[in-house]
Amino acid sequence: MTADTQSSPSPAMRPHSAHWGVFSALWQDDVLTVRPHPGDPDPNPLIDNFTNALRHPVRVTTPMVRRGWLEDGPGPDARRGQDTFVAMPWAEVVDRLAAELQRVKDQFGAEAVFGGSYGWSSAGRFHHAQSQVHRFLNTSLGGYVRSVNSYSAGASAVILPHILGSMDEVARRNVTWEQIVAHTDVVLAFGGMALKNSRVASGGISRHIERESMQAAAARGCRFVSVSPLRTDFPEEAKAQWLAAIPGTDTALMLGLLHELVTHGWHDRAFLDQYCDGWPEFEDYLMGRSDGTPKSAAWAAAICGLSAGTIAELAASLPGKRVLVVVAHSLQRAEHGEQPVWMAAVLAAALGQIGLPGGGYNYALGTLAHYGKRMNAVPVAALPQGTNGVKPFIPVARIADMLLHPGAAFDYNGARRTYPHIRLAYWAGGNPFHHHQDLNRLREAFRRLDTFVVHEIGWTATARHADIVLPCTLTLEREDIGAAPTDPLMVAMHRIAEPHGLARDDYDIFADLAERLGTREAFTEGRTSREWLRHLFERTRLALLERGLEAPDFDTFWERGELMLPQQDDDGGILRAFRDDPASHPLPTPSGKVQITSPTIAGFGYADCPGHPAWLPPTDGPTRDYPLTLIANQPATRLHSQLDFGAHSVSEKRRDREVCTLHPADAAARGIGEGDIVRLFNDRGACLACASLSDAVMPGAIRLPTGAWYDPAVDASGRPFCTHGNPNVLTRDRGTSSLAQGCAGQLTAVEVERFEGVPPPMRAFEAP
Ligand SMILES: Nc1nc2c(c(=O)[nH]1)N[C@H]1C(S)=C(S)[C@@H](COP(=O)(O)OP(=O)(O)OC[C@H]3O[C@@H](n4cnc5c(=O)[nH]c(N)nc54)[C@H](O)[C@@H]3O)O[C@H]1N2
Ligand SMILES: Nc1nc2c(c(=O)[nH]1)N[C@H]1C(S)=C(S)[C@@H](COP(=O)(O)OP(=O)(O)OC[C@H]3O[C@@H](n4cnc5c(=O)[nH]c(N)nc54)[C@H](O)[C@@H]3O)O[C@H]1N2
Ligand SMILES: [Mo]
Repeated sequence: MTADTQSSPSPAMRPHSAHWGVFSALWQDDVLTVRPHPGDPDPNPLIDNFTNALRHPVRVTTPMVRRGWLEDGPGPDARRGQDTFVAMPWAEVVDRLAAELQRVKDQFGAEAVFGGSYGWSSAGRFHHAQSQVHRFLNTSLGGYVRSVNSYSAGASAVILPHILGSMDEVARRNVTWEQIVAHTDVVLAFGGMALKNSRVASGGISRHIERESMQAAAARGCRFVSVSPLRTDFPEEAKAQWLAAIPGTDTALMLGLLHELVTHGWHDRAFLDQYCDGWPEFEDYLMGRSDGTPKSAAWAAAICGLSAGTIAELAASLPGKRVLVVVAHSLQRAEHGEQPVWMAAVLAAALGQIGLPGGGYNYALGTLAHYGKRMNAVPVAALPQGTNGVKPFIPVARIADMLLHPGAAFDYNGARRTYPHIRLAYWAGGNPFHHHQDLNRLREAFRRLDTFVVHEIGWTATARHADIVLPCTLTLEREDIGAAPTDPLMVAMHRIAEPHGLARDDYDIFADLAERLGTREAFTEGRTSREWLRHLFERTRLALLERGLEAPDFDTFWERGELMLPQQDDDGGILRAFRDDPASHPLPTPSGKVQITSPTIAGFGYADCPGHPAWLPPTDGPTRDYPLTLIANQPATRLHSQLDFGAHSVSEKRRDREVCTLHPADAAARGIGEGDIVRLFNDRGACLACASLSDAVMPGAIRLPTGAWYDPAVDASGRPFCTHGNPNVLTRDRGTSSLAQGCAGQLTAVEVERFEGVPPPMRAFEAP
């Protein structure tokens, strides 16, 4: 970071905000200086990714159209991703795109347009690209095929409402860090609580309190237990005990723990009777009465790789303590990802802890800065999206299935649905060549489209696979309002620099397209961007006024640069209310109680998601050919793929590649040394990376984080591979189960070898 956090911001620095924190910035003489918010106790180094981003050569500077599309017209095309681009003036590209949107709508209807446009884009409330594209498609075409749920929480978002309540209730409005500091004896964290993750939140966060909270809790005597393949999933400050269980086996481990509790009679029968539905049936499974297999500590040990003694010891340390069970998002981003989410709720219920301050179950606490916080007491407006007239949708991670198999049937949450036939896909604010699995398959899928439109700030692989690439502004090049529902600081995001090249705001691009389609008024409501900011701010101002609080007008807010919002009491949410008074505050589940078994889910008849949590062995675990488990987790040096070319992200790469980390013993067995270029591969694909050796990775696992920009090349035998280190060339494109169909990209079986010869140049950060 360019300056220390103590001094007050100099007047020339202007406030801004990103998903990784609130900061101020100054663009002067082609140098960008950034400084974290002075009130932030643990600033996120990711803000340094901005310092070289504004005028980076990989920015998109002018509208571009793919040559094959221009010459041969719309239609499926195997050249997508390998073709050249032709620059085109704004007026002409907007004419052509409007005409193509009209053609697709007239010929096939709005149900042939995919506008899910999944992705995080930037932090401002108005220029949120996904909201912009949705509003445009709703107001100008009458709708679009949408996607539901997220890559973050695909399985949990569907299973949690069946068993406890909505994801927001269980993840966001539940146990706070304040409660943990004050009350918790044991935090049992499956997947750890990595600070790299919890310093990120959509909308931006002004105070990163996770580190100091863990430190304070540990100092009081709270014990953190990390079940995880990586020691680095907890910071030093937590003094966590590390239990390296085999990835993907957490459900078996939890069953083993619970079997110990029940065998010793340590489970809380009164809580299970009063607050839970379906324990007896589950207990039959746990104790092996229904299937002949007791889920004992010894049984679990053989699956998860921890010793039976370790499991028994951990179980014995829990009863009578204020225990908080936490499951990271990562566990459910895997085959059968619903099971650990459900099983952890059952474990917390059997400990009798659900609803107690600092105890029970808080799904995903520690994976994002939103969780463990108080909620704001006044709302922050978002751009209204209008009404979508198109009914078909997909679970978000079924994008390639949909494009490859129009008309095919799929299961989702108790219903059988059909994939629509998509002709045109419109993406703004997301990077499917970052977020999706099995990128070779995804490439094939995008080649089936008639037309693929992308708004981007840089030449991501998604932009390179598009037909029409429209350059949009980077957040620093426009004004916005920064705010998150879990952070009290609302930020006036000032413009730091002029737009690069011919880049325009997504909003202005859509307004012009709407003009051509005769829907400008419906899309803009006659407002400029600045007028929209005033309009959106009004909602917060009126809510402040209603509470009798200071309610500055927009101009005052803008000049001050920030506004502190009031927050709600730390009341424990629906789980506390349910515990305190189950009759008047039943859970929003069919029984009004914790569903230890779910007749609803049992009624769906899915073999891959039965009526109570169960150990379902993975079908894609390590094999003789691919004996290592790839952990494709979130990167520490950036948010997903955003600003992978940024100074901080690049500073942590080696030899131009993303770094993969493996245990010294696994490296030695393969003749791999520190700093070697290696090739990771399986039947689906291959990529290069630079090896780093560390005993902070358990044997049998290899970590290659997501986010390195996909840089395809072909080897001597014509097989494609990524020269840079994007793990999604290796991951499997299958839903978590028939219930949720969530993303299962976290774990994959691979092999790794030393790469012999001269590695090909890495070209992802050069414009095409
Ligand atoms: N294997 C594997 N895959 C994963 C995961 C994993 O753990 N393992 N994690 C998954 C998860 S949890 C997630 S949330 C997804 C994330 O996937 P994405 O959200 O798609 O990833 P981002 O890199 O944040 O993509 C945002 C894109 O928006 C662009 N952008 C930024 N600001 C603007 C703007 O103002 N306008 C426009 N038009 N564009 C803008 C950025 O340049 C970037 O390309 O990845 C998922 N993929
Ligand atoms: N710096 C940074 N922070 C981020 C993001 C980012 O891209 N960069 N993305 C944000 C987003 S959108 C989200 S959804 C969250 C995601 O939050 P998560 O999905 O929880 O984050 P990951 O880093 O993918 O995984 C956390 C850890 O889980 C462990 N793990 C993996 N598989 C298993 C398993 O089977 N069992 C156990 N016990 N542990 C396992 C891995 O060691 C991994 O480091 O992070 C957010 N925070
Ligand atoms: Mo996510």
